[in-house]
Amino acid sequence: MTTSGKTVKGGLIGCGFFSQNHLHAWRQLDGAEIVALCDRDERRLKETAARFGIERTYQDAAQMLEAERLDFVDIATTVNMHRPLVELAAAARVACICQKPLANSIEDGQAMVDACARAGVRLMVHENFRWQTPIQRVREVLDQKIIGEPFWGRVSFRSAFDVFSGQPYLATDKRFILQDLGIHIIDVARFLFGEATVVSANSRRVNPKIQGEDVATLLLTHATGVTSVVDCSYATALPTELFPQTLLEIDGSHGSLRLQGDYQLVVHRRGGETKTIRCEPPLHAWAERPWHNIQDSVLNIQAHWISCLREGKEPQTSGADNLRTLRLVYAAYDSADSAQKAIALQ
Ligand code: NAD
Ligand code: 89Y
Repeated sequence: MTTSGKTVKGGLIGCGFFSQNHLHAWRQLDGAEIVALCDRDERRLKETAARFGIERTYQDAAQMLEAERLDFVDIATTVNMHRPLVELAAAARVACICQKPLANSIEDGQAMVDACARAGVRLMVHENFRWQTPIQRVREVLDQKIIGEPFWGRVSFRSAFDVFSGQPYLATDKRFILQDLGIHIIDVARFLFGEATVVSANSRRVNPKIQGEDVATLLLTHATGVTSVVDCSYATALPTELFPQTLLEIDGSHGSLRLQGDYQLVVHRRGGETKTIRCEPPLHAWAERPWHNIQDSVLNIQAHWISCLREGKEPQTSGADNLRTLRLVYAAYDSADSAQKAIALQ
């Protein structure tokens, strides 16, 4: 379905911590409008509706889908509700954006992708890290072949930022960093280096106050011939806290690049010049440091969704695409549980 030039109308489900960024971004973007809100929690629903001036509110998603004529729903609940809500939207033949992680298992994720395909509606996973300004800039440098063909890369996220106060479920879920944060970092590795065919991983918990793993290191082989290291930690106290920056090291046949702290991208060409490019993300009026990098990427992915709906295009991080990222996350858990056994992906 294409929506050509008209403003697309959306309903947002789940008015919690992160959805506030979605709503600010929707308000900033031309071409889309959130016309209805849904949350089971009446207080959150009312507060969010008042904050964004959205009058039509529902505590039940099925009622919202029945009462409203929507072009899409934006699902911003935590993972347990993703499958039932995507299936509900598909049954109503409404396109969906679903927050990450798409699902609690590959079976659930596949069922969601199949339900949307059967209904003929688009499904995009809100996988926003690849849409961060510095990551997009690095993609451009690679496309310009300034460093030649990449053969090795490192995608690294190391921090001790307190994410638990805003998202308390991260401390109590049995699995933590790989499915919450590593999923983004793995997607960035796919975005920069292509599909991964083999993964091995280890992980551990350092923080005794949480249930899941807070450190993970992965070794990936990509079909393009690149070898990459993906490493994430929420147990790493550094002299300068860089949350939520992803750092990159990429070596290519003609040079190298390094995305360093504070959004400094250093690009070196063998025997030639070394350039430092500043790629600080914009600080939107509603955004706040240090989250502005993530907040800007929310705006970028939502703009991508509008253009996909308008032009009838498949979003980059469609449900089907994101199943590949999810498979890598689960393969990394399996590898970490079996002494770093290398696991081949089909
Ligand atoms: P949250 O618990 O603060 O908010 C979820 C909201 O959904 C709650 O208000 C809850 O009442 C509501 N809800 C749950 N089930 C519902 C249902 N069936 N119908 C209506 N409302 C329902 O969670 P959060 O921290 O905002 O996280 C939401 C999602 O966003 C998670 O999947 C998380 O991983 C993701 N997230 C993504 C990013 C990113 O950068 N992409 C960052 C943070 C969080
Ligand atoms: O939930 C996570 C995400 O998606 O980005 C950062 C985060 O908020 C905490 O790890």
